[in-house]
Amino acid sequence: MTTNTIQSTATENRLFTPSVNWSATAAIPDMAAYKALCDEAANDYEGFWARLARENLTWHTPFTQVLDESNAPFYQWFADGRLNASYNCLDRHVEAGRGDKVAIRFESDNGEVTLVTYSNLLSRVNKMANVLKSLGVQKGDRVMIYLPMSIEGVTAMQACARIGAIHSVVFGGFSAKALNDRIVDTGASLIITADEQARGGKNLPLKDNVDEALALGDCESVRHVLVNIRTHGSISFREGFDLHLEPLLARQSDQCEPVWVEAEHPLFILYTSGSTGTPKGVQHSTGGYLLWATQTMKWTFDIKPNDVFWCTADIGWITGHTYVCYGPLSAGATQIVFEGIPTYPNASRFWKMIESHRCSIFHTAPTAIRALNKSSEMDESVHPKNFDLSSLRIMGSVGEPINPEAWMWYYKNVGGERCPIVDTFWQTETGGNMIAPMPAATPLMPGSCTMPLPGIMTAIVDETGHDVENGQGGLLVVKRPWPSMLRNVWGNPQRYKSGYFPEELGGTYYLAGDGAMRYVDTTYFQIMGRIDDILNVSGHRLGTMEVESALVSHHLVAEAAVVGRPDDVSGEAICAFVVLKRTLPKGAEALEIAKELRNWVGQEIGPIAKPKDIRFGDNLPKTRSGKIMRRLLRSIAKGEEISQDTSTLENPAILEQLKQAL
Ligand code: 6R9
Repeated sequence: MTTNTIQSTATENRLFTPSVNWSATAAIPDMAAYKALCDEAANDYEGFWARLARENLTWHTPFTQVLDESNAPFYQWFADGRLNASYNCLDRHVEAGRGDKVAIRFESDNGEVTLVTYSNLLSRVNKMANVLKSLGVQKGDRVMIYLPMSIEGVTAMQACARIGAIHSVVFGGFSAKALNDRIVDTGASLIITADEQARGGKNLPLKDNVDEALALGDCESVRHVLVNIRTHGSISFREGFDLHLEPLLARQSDQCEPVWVEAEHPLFILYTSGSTGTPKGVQHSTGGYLLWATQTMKWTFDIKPNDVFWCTADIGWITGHTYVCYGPLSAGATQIVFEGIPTYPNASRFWKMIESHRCSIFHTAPTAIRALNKSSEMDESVHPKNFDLSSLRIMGSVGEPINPEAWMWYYKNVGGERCPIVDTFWQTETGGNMIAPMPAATPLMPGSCTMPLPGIMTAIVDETGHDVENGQGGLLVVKRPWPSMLRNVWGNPQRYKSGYFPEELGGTYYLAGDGAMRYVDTTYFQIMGRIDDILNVSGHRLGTMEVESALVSHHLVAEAAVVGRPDDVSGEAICAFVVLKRTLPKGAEALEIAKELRNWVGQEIGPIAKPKDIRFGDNLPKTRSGKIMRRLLRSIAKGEEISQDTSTLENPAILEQLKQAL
């Protein structure tokens, strides 16, 4: 942890206040309302959260306790209350007479649309929950979900929640090895998958990867694999162990009493990259998590009964958990769920879908915005101006810092200078939005996520935990526990405690792992990127260690160091410096080996982790004590002149060799 590399590059000072004609009905209509909520939280922290928890959620057993800090940093919220997440997402809307409202407007890769009402989704979830029960799944059991973006994906997550089983969704783009790691770590008893997934006109394997993951070993906990047929691709089937989902669903009743769980009962485990070691299983609670998923739909996205909400994130990521599976449904919204990719059949797919579904709230990632901006410059016909985007009223951005150029393009060309952009900063660990503009209230600044949500006590501190002045860079922390924070690292409380609540900062501040700065005049936050060895490629988190371990597990590789460098489209690109167990390859041979290593990393982790650049050297730049000097590698990867002091290097000559691109 070091703050001395965090320097502000911020020069932005443009403020935008789109005049929206819906501010009078907005959940937070103006800055006075925002400030009133912040004051309420500051004056009576527990009272504030208790009020929100009562207003947003339906409790089977009301809670009497709010925050329990007696075993900090293992905090508990609403601990004596009981509820069920799927009841809150489905039954309560049906019971209130909104069963015929469309919950999901599903659009498949090839453009077919299926509408699912709240009543219909509830019966699908109940049938799926009954299937899980018939296979012996009980409260607390872990269920892996390895499914594409689909109605079944959302249904499977909700079905687990209904019976108190803990789901762990693995992104369909992750490899068999990554899946195996997660099965072993969770001790899952069931895997729900599909034969294949359809993406961009291609069918990609899922069930084959499950077979391979199980063959990698240590998966004795798994009793069955449930397979949904999506493409009718050819797959192998182990009778009695592999089960077809559809005939099992057909046999089940569409009634299933929800299991009322304690507020602290784990709702799910989601793996994310850490700076060291293997990915960690971030464990979330039921009550606190669902409260914030629901409340942020109202505050950040100003969700209203007639909105058509669309978050483009995959359910394999936290954004897909909170703003596809749980938030929109708990808030009773209509949402679009999209199976495909933004560039198929061409790069106007998003705009075409906003037009045809009359989408009013659109939430996506900066990497998609940059890529679509680029495509529309190359091909006029895919430019958003060709589509009727007048239904839009709010647009979101998530996953990485949005650069002001991309922000301006999005604001002008997609939102017609009419729609506020909510740049939402948060993390897998935080469960929901932490810092973001309130769309009808907060003046917007391109590239800044502006101010924390009411009740979120963010601050910027130095390495000893003291507040830094505005205009100075420092460590982003949250000073008080909040309901939707992670509760643990699955099976590793020590990693939870030391990783997120470091003693150097006093042991109670949550350390986000990002550097940040507040502007002197506006006090807006600017996120300046990770302070640890985490890369952000197209909004996906990857540890440099993870990629390095994958590389060195290849038989040709002796040593590897991985760094990020800026990239126009993906934000950051992976650059790997590799020492082989053989003489330095040249020309075509070097290209061939680089290709093999890229594919290897793709197999070990997933295609998103494939290094964009690979450079070979006889060695890596090391200090005399043997530490790899990553800062030098970062400069080389960027193609910068090396200005750092290299006098402590054991082998300065190596730098020239590593500068040679393939
Ligand atoms: C929700 C999600 C978390 C990391 C986070 C930060 C980066 C996310 C951001 C942002 C700047 C934003 N990040 N949103 N940086 N502005 N609006 O992305 O979770 O996958 O866990 O990533 O992503 O570095 O620490 P996760």
